[in-house]
Amino acid sequence: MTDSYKVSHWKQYPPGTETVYSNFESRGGKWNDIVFFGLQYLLEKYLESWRVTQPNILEAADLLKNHIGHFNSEGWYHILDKHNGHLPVSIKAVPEGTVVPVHNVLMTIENTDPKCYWLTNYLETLLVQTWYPCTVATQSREMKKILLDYLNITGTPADIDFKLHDFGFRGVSSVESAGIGGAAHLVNFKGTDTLAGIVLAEKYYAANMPGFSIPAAEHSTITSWGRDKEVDAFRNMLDQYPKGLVAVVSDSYNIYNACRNLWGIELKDKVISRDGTVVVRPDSGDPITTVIHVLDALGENFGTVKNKKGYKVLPSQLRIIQGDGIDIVMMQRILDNMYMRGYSADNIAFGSGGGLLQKLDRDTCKFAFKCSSVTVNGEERDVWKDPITDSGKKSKRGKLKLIKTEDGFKTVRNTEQGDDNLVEVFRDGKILVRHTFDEIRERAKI
Ligand code: AOY
Repeated sequence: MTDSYKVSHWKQYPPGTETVYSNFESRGGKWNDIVFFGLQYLLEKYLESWRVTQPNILEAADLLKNHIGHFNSEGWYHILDKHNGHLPVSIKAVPEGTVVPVHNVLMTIENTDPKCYWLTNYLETLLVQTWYPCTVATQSREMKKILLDYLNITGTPADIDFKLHDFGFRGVSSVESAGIGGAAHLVNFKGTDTLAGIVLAEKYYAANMPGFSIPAAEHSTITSWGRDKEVDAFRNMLDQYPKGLVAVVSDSYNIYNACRNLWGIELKDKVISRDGTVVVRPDSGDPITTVIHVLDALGENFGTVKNKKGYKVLPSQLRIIQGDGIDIVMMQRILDNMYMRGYSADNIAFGSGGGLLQKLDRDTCKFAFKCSSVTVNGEERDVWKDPITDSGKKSKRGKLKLIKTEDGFKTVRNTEQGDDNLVEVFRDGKILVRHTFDEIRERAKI
């Protein structure tokens, strides 16, 4: 679980190196605040559950002999013999769910055995993978802020939890990513179709059913009825789910005909007398104009009323969900266009797949892990990089702590005044602190 070149690094530190101390930060990307999330999963799945054994060492030696021709066999046997195979490192991190401004330290790691100075940065590869859950949780929280802004002006902010539904399972690179990203979205919302995220949040964060969904059609269940029987497919949805929420994708042939004539005339009375809400889902076309045209088309026959805030809203039995082409930018544009045309944000929920879980990378928030202190022959020294070719890549110096001031979090040297918000979560092979999903949600609350 490391990069090839790292197996060569044990020979590259200065002679007498006893401690390598490194830190993890966002060097400032798309947003100003980071939601820290996902370390506990990585620690439990990949570090705590695992011990070095002699067969591991032999397997690694064999693999690396042919791959790179270098391996620190003696170093790993030392971990096996002196530490019973447990990794002699200390990891400190801000509690998960904490919202921390960019450029602050989020996590630190150092070796606890001077013979294992090389182990600190060996673990960079694995630990930096927290960039993904941190970025998903951070972006999903920014989307929540935007939704809340429009709900505050035009509708019902109390409905926020179900306004951004995770459609992303199929659009991510792996089942594991769906689990991690899906759980990260659930830090901020409760609507999801990514079951892997629920399973992960329950298993690694003691969540108790953190996400919910509703019956919903897909194109196959509508188009199987035949082109001229779309209305029967819709009616069947109402008959099969006579109460509560039900979502029906309605663009198989002509979304506007479906809204005006099928929903708006043929099934109108059934929808209005129904004990629940039918959610019409467009799934094609330019999302900005399609949403307005669908609202207009539904409004023609169902009518709209002005809510207390003065914005048009469809009858409570009828809503829409836009799940095609949604990323943070498109969601804001749609909400803004609705607002300008007098439509309440109460009319709509969003689905997001690739835009929520996959259209981001480590540079979205510029996450980096860098050494900031070493001890060599008993002497502690600052370590940093400061490339003339990119001042944004300048790294922090020294041993750090994250303190809280009147202006919020601040990263300072660990010799300065103030309580450290970094908590030791892992030491010598053991997880020391576990956060629950409820605590994480509470910390990340807006
Ligand atoms: N789900 C709300 C519940 C979910 C979905 C999942 C890809 C839902 C659709 C819906 O209403 O329409 C993965 C595309 C859609």
